[in-house]
Amino acid sequence: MSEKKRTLVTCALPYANGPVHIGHLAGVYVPADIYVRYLRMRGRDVLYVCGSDEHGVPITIKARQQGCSPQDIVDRYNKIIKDSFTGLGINFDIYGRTSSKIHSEVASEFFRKLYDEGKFITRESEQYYDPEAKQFLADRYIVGTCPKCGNEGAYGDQCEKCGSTLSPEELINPRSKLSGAAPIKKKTTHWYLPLQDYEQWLREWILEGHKEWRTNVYGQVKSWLDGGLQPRAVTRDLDWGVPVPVEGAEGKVLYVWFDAPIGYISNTKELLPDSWEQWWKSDDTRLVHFIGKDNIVFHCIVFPAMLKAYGGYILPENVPANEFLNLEGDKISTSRGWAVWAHEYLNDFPGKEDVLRYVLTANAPQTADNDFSWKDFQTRNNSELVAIFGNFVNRAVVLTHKYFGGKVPACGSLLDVDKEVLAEIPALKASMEKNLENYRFREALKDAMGIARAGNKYISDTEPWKTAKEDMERTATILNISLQICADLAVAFEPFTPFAAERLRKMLRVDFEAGFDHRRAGEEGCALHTGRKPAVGVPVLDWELLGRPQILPAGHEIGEPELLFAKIEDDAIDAQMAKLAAIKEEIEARAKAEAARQVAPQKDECTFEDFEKMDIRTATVLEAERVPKTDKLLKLTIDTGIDRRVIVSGIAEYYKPEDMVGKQICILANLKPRVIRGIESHGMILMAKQGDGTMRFITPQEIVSNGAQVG
Ligand code: B3M
Ligand code: ZN
Repeated sequence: MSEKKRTLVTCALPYANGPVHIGHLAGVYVPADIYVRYLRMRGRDVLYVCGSDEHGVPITIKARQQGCSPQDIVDRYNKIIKDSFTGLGINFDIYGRTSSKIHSEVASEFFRKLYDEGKFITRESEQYYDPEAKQFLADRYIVGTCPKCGNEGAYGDQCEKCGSTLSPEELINPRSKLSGAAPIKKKTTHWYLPLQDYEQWLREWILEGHKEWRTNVYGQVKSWLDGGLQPRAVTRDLDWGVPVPVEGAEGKVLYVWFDAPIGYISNTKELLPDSWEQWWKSDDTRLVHFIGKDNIVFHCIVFPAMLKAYGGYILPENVPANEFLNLEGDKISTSRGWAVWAHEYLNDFPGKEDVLRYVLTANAPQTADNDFSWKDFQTRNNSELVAIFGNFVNRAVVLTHKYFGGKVPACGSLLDVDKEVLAEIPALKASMEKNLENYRFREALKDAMGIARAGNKYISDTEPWKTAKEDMERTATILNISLQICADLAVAFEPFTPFAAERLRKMLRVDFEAGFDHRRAGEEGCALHTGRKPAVGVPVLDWELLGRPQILPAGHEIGEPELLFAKIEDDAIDAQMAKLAAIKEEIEARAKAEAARQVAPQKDECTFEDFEKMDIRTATVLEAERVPKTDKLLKLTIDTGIDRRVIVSGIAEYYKPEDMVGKQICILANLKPRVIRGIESHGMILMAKQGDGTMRFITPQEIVSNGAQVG
């Protein structure tokens, strides 16, 4: 980590068209929060910026579906998301909105400068247009049949059934989602950023200059650059977004991926109108973008090219993008509803904010996709947080009250076992620092947990409850050391489980130095730059003290024991599993209904004479039995009005023999007889075959005489 004065940490701006889920948290927000808390503890000046991404087509689609305005949608989700972050202890210095006035001004000015300086090119292209709604259609607004899998509800950019990426041109029978009309092609002009002009510069900056970036990030950038960059449209024909601020651009807005990253800048400006430039334009600032892997190209190629084109801005020092988190083995999906939502978690597990932070960090999808399961969640809570961390602290605090009236006892002479545990902590601290500074949060958490493990083992091995029977001096030393380790934990866990760290500090009656807080910058300050005065006469902990000897002085009075973590019982986990099972059932039912709706394309034309050749009639089933040793075949004896005959039909998958007896059906009577499994079949039962392959026989609405001709 460079020794620059300031660090600007940004988190991907969540789209305000749905709540955030554990995938978002694990990928972006929890790691960023750990990083920020850590840097602040080290006394680094950090600005922590996020906000809602409130533009883009999905928001307009959702609004249309729900019969409200896009503004209503973003207002609703902006609040839900913001509250979820606060609930999880993720406290940004600012959580802005891209629908704000200041954002519109900053984004417009950004576009305008590039426009005035000739940094864009324009291109005319043909785009789909809805002649009835009189509107150009974003790819998402066009639906049609997927050329790959036949799904009739594929979008102009993607088929959600088979996952193919599509362009509207590829759709069969495209229709507008707005009016249902067949879209026509119409000419339109847009502005493009000629990314290819920045290719060489990007190569040098990233491929040569940032070999230390994560391999997933570096690799994606390399493959984009090796594939050759193309001009990228920065405007769209749409009525929701930042209007393109030039004449002749009526009905056009900035493309959401052009305006959204500028949101980082406008949010900074909103918070710090007078000093925002030192965060964006000073070489003394390090910029770090926390994002998910689907945002890499925008943050490593497009946005940097925009900043370079504008001039004067700093570029990211690192972009520690994570891979994806799965849920119980399946891909998390907002549209399918397969997720654990942050706001629901907070509701279902009050007081357990840290558990989620802990589990998502322990399982962080740092280098490969990873899985979240409720079973693992329970195990990590019960056998790590409760059984190791919580248990150790509890024993140390309870025994101090029992033997020493709640006062830190004095440390006597040290035995090897004492020296060993005390030596472990500085080593774990150093490893944690290295891991945190290199964005290896999972490993850093292991180090922190290593301190708790060491403490827990130490107190088990030294058994102060036994030494207390004959040697109070030895007991004092053991508990002194144990309490020092508790204080170490109160520091070490602050980035990971801040609520528990705070509870622990309260238990130990210590204050804490956690660095500068920009949201409280105006408040009456103290010598330490937190904007608050530490309590007088109590030890003040900070990162540098972690692992140092005797950070809690002998004689210091600690507070009452309090459970740091509580066990999570099976019923809480069962309830979550039941919730997921219900979601899965719904997804499957939807998929089934969707599949059943699929209709096979019309067959080639036939003539009336062709049709006339077929003798279709009504008949009644007299007897039905399974054809032995087959799963699919029934042997039906039927009354056709002309005769009594046998037809073998492949309907046993859908009907039992007893379901068929007495039913009136339709048959093709003059089909050439065939021998099926040794039985001569005279005709065919007419069946309706649905999109999912299931079949139902055709029966007249009312009983008619057998042998009535159908035509
Ligand atoms: N809203 C995409 C996403 O949430 C987008 C990030 C914008 S960051 C400038 O995946
Ligand atoms: Zn498809």
